[in-house]
Formats: sequence, structure tokens, C-alpha cells
Amino acid sequence: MKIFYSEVHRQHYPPFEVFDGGKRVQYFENPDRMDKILAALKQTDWAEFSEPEDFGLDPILAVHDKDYINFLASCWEEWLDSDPEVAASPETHAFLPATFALRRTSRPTSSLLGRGGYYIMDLSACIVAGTYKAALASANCALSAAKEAISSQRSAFGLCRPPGHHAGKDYAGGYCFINNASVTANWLCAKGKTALLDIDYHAGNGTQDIFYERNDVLTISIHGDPDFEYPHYAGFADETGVGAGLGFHKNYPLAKDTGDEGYLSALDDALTMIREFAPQYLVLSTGMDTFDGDPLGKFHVTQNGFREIGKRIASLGLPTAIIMEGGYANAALGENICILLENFK
Ligand code: OKP
Ligand code: ZN
Repeated sequence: MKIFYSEVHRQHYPPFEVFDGGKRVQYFENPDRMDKILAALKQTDWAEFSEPEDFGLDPILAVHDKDYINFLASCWEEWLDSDPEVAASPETHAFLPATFALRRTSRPTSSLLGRGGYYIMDLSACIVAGTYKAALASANCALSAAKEAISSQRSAFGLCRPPGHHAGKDYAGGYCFINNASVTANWLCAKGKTALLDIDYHAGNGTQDIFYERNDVLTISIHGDPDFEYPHYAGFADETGVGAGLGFHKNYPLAKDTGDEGYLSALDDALTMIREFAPQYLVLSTGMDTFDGDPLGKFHVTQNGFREIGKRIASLGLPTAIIMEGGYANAALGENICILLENFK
């Protein structure tokens, strides 16, 4: 299986994030995650690594707001230029706003903090010197996997970091800046009917936002119920799309402590929906944070569960762009990803 990976992600490693209750903690979405996955893949006899191709900004701007992407591109430099304390020790800093625009707010204001609060939805999407470059490389890994899936009619893996599924048309959040899977699904759907399935533990609110009014891409997310879990305000069962998009989005909010059995029964339902939609391609937002013991999750999916999840999704028989999202139980992450991918090789 072809795996698209770039070392550029290492340039995005914020020195902290602000966690629940305002606690300043180490950045959970760290480069070590990639090291664990790389080490495990290198032990297999089927992983074939490639550098991503550069697709430029067009496929990104096809789903994201231009002013938002401009904000990502210039945020760090603007901050350095405007704050001598940051300039004196950039490596100890990460840009975060302190006032957040509710979405009924009409416009971003022009100051850096005014744009920050408009374009960032929480305190985990910290921007540092290498963030924008890393986010672009991550999107290119996803697009490269899709291009490979088309040309080989087999599945390919975009080993993306930072992840993407919480990033909406014009906002970052949840460690995500560019919605790699959505950029990819939008790009793919011009070549053949495309469905997107999000199996990350957290609701794919950004993907939901991007495709909510569209009927050309079916989007489905299986996740911890937002009634108790991040992202808290999207991912409910009654959110099924709007206008032409009505019926083309599906959420499966699951209870705390969901294990293999509960997960697989939601998955089977989702797979039936995908079969009925009859796509030519699949984009799989692949979070491994449903794993039993993941520090950011409350499910108990086991390695047997991942084997079965992979097997059932692969049985759709669709060339699939498998896009890395979350997963923070680093010690098991490499093995878990291999177990899932085995089914698609
Ligand atoms: C990103 B991905 C948990 C606080 C969560 C952000 C989590 C982002 C998850 N109580 N902070 O979907 O894996
Ligand atoms: Zn997640």
C-alpha cells in the first residue's frame, strides 16, 4: 500500500495547549504519534512510502474561505512583529485568541486577535511558526493518497499531521487547520461519486460544516455523543443536512463506554447507507482514538474491533483515501493503524 508522508509536520509542535478547565498541558497531537505509526509501518512488508505531490492552493480554496487561509498563512509572522515578548522567545509561545466570535457574529475584525477569535474555535488549535507549512503538507498527503487511489483503483494512506476533520470552511479547532479529508473528498467527487466516513472518536464538525448543504458527497460520522464530548455543539443525530443536502449527512452519536459490539452495529448501519448511495470512491477519516484507554476518548474499541472495522469498511470494495485524523494512545497507535490498514492492502 502506498503511504504519503512528509517530515514537514515536525515544524508544527506547539509547546502547550489549553485543556479542559484552562489547564495548560503538553500538546496531545504531537510528532511522536507519527513516529509510532512510522515505526510500525516500517516493520510490515507492504508499506510503501512516498513524498506527497504539491497540489497548490486551488483544491484547498475550493472548500475553505480565502480570508481564513490568509489568516493561517500570516498569523505567526504578524504576531512576532506585533509582540516583543513573543519575538524574544518564540519557541515558548503559541498563538491563541482569548475572545471567541460566536458564529452569529457577522465579520472578523481586522486586528490579529480579532481575526484569531473569529477563525479559531477553541484552545487546542495553537499556531506556531511551522503550522501553516505543516497544514499544507498534510493536505498534500491526503490529496496524493486520493490521486493514487484513482490511478491504481486501490486504497492508499495519507499519513496526515496535523489532522483536519474539525476545521470548517473558515475556522480551525481541535488540532485541525485545513480539513484534509474534506479537501480530498471535494477533489475526488469531480472524478467520481464520493462518500466520506469519519471513524475518529470525535464528531467531524468541520466536515459536517463543509458538506452540509451538498448532496453530491455523502458524509457520515460515528463518534462520542456531543452531549458529553468535544466538539460539544455538532454531531447530533438530528443534524442530517439542509436544503439540497438534507439526508446527505448522518451522525451516529454513541454513549460513553461504547465497545466493539456497539461500535460495529453503528458501523454496519453506516455501511448500508454508503452502499445505497453507491459511490465510486471513499474517503475514510481515520481516527484511532476510539481505542480502549485513549487519553482523549471514552470508548473501548479493542484491536479485534479495529480488525473487524477495517474488514467491514474494506468489504465495500471501494478505492479508499485513508486519511489520518486523531489517536493519542501513542504506545499502541502504530499497531492499531497497521491492524486497520491490513484490510485495505
Ligand atoms: C481532535 B481529533 C477533551 C478536550 C479536547 C480537543 C480535542 C480534539 C480532538 N475533553 N480538546 O478529533 O482527534
Ligand atoms: Zn478525535
